Amino acid sequence: YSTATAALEEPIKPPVSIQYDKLLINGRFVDAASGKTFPTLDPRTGEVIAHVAEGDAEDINRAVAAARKAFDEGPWPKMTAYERQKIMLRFADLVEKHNDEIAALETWDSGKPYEQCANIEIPMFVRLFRYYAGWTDKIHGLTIPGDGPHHVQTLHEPIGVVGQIIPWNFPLVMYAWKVGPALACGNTVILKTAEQTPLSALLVSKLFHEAGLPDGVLNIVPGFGPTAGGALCRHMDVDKIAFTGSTETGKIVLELSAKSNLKPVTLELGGKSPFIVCEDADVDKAVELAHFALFFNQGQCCCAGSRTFVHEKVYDEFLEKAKARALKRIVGDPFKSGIEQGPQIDTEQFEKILKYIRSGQESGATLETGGNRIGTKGYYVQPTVFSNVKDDMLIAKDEIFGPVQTVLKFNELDDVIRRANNSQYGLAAGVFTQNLDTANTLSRALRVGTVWINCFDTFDATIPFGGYKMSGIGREKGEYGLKNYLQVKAVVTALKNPAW
Ligand code: TXE
Repeated sequence: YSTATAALEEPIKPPVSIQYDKLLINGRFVDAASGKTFPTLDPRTGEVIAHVAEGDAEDINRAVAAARKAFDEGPWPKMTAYERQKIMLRFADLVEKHNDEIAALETWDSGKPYEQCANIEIPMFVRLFRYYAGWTDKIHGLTIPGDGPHHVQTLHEPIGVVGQIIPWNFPLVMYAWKVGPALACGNTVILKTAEQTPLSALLVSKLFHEAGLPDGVLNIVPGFGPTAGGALCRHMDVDKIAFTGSTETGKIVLELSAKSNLKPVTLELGGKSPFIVCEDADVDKAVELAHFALFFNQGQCCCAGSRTFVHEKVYDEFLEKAKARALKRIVGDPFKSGIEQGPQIDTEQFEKILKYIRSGQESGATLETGGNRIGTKGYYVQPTVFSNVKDDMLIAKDEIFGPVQTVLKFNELDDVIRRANNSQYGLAAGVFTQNLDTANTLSRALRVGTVWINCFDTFDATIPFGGYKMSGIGREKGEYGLKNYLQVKAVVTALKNPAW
């Protein structure tokens, strides 16, 4: 196996050290109330990188109290929008300045290729903060004609204290999608990071305070889901929850939020997104894009194009080339230049993926390439391609969240629409065609939150993202993303002289 050796080499020493490993509450790094810590691991080796303070219910109480005070007493929501904007812009500048250091820390903690962190994810983070900084002084209500002798207006106000829970697959990008719009609208935040990737959020939040963020506005609580995450969802003094993660956990988050104080919840959950290669497709380009759609970020994307539907006329050629492309994929130490794929995040995800590969083989799909781990240490998985996949196989229905491409054959457009929509999920879809009618038909017929036509994973700060069905509730990014963090207040004033 051509790429196996890369993973067997001695891991490259990360060019960065850990400076921040505690909870960030009220502008200070503090130990957990319990004194407990948890290890965060290097996915290349499974070895401990650092022991991080483990927040739980008591720490969530402290963080909520700090955020509540910062919201109720200010200055954040009471500052001028322009002041908030300047702090957010200074923060974006600082992150840009520390790009390489942050990228190295992120690679170490998450196993993502360093070049992906440094050249894609951190620039995306910076762009997102600049975008939402731009919104701070453009958030305003309306003047509305009423029936009455009344002057009617709306005020768009921050919702209050916001709890945010993020996963490990894009720790910094998820931070930006959540914290950016929440703070732009004048809210205060408690962010619970994923237990696998607590480090980068602590480092950038330190920079945020250097940029002038007042104490208590942004509190970071690393810890586990059922303890710290659950406490945040249940908290009576939290006004809103935003969550990204699995559909299963999303249901728990919604339930805890409803059972406590009925706080509104936005959810960005799992997916099983179709990538549809039509008969008129340029096969070489379709292969490359379908490969990217599935394998990007070790296959750990909620919107991964994980059901590759290929028209029967181009199926054989596509399959041969898709297999060759997967074989050529460069897997290895994510700190090495030119690496396309690093290790999976942790042993649970690694085992889950290998289990789905076995399930694919047992259910009669054809394993074209891959199928095993690489090396004996860390969580490297061979780029894997299955053909002859049937819709009712588990590998075609469940979110595998790994480098496993499943290729399915179709013949009629109506047929592929029905099959693509036959999923509990509805996050995204890719369509590869030259035909305008086909593109229009598919983009309207697919019940998903994003349709990418002849592109995939285009994540501009301006474009809304979110799911239909069990892929979630609400939209993040763009102007739509502001709605999650605002209340609308109607102010109706009786007019003394209705003639004017
Ligand atoms: O997710 P969880 P996991 C999918 C993907 C993956 C699977 C499991 O298929 O294989 O989910 O991953 C916090 N109350 N996605 O176990 O549990 C948790 O601490 C409150 C898709 O990592 O959803 C973490 O911060 N919070 C996804 C966050 O939820 C709780 C990205 C996500 O963890 C909690 C990640 C609880 N009871 C996984 N339990 C996407 N949409 O991109 C856990 N958490």
